[in-house]
Amino acid sequence: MEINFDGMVGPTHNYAGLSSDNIASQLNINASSNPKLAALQGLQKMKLLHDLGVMQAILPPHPKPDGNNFSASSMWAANAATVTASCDSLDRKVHITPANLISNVHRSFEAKHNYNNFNKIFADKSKFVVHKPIAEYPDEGAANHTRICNNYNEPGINIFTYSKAGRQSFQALEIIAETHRLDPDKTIFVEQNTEVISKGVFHNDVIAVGNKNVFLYHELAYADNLQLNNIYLIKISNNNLTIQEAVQSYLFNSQIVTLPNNDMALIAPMEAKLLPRANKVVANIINGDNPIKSVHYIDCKQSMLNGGGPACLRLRVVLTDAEKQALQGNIIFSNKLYNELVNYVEKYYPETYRTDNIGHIYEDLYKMFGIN
Ligand code: SUG
Repeated sequence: MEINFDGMVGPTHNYAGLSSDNIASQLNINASSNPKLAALQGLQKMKLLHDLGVMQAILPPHPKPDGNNFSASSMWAANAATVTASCDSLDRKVHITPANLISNVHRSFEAKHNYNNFNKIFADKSKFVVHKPIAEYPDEGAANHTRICNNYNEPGINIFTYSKAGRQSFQALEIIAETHRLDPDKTIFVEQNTEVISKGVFHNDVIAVGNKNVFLYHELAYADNLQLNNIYLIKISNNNLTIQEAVQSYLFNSQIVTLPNNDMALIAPMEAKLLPRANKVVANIINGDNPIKSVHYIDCKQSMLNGGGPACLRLRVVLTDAEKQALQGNIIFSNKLYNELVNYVEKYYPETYRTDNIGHIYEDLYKMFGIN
């Protein structure tokens, strides 16, 4: 099965403009955030997936580090780690490498919390291997990883996307593929098109998404032509949706999920509904020759204003029944947990939070002290 682990939004969610390559983050510098609404929007997305019959889990927010960095960026669980399925690994274990996120100071603090949390949740060493975050090369986790397969329990193809001018290094992916003991014949490294990075495609999941035997992507996503056989390749041309429209609508940051009846559904951001040309692309996908049969538009605007759509908010973990049984902690989504968390958020989370861009002071000081 595939389980989506979503990151719960923390109480200091804000718009400090900390990601220079992320257009939404830059456009919304100093806007007022609403951490309560952000957390509720995240929980509602999880509830929707749970109600659709899709397996859902939840990760706690991280404590903010000492100092003046107030980011709640651990909500974007797609950047928490790269996780590979046990049937893809030579040792038949689930491998997890927390992302180091060293491309941005405000995100680099997440690695140690993810490492600790994953060690607790995936504690059973007979089934799980939690690697240390990679030390030296930039790594942004599953936002640049897609697994293609026929069934979740059959060996799949792991596609890793690296960028020469962006946040994800090729070297980190090579280390991950090797330490996760993936079959080299079933591992593909593709280069991101450098041109689109400067237009706001700071992660591959802003321009491509796959599930099982379906791969949806923009024709300008990669440096070279994508070679994938025997699957539904849905290539969206620049004529139908420009890169700018893709970034504005975050259409490719939709989740593609498999429903209990084996049809697939698109979990798309509301922004893709509001942009007529994106909406049209979605309609064509739903009516096309592929397993995606429905769309659910969700409101995750609080996250979107920081460049985080539906797919950014989740980390996909493919597990067998026995592996799922071995998970530790109260992290599997249920209506009971949902109600408890909603009540907690309603009671304790603030409705506004403003940093007046003090985030840059933190970065400035790090530079001044020579500790980057
Ligand atoms: O790393 N935004 C995040 C958004 C991450 C989206 N994740 C994926 N695409 N998987 C980032 O740029 C903005 C924080 C701020 O501006 O305060 C931020 O970190």
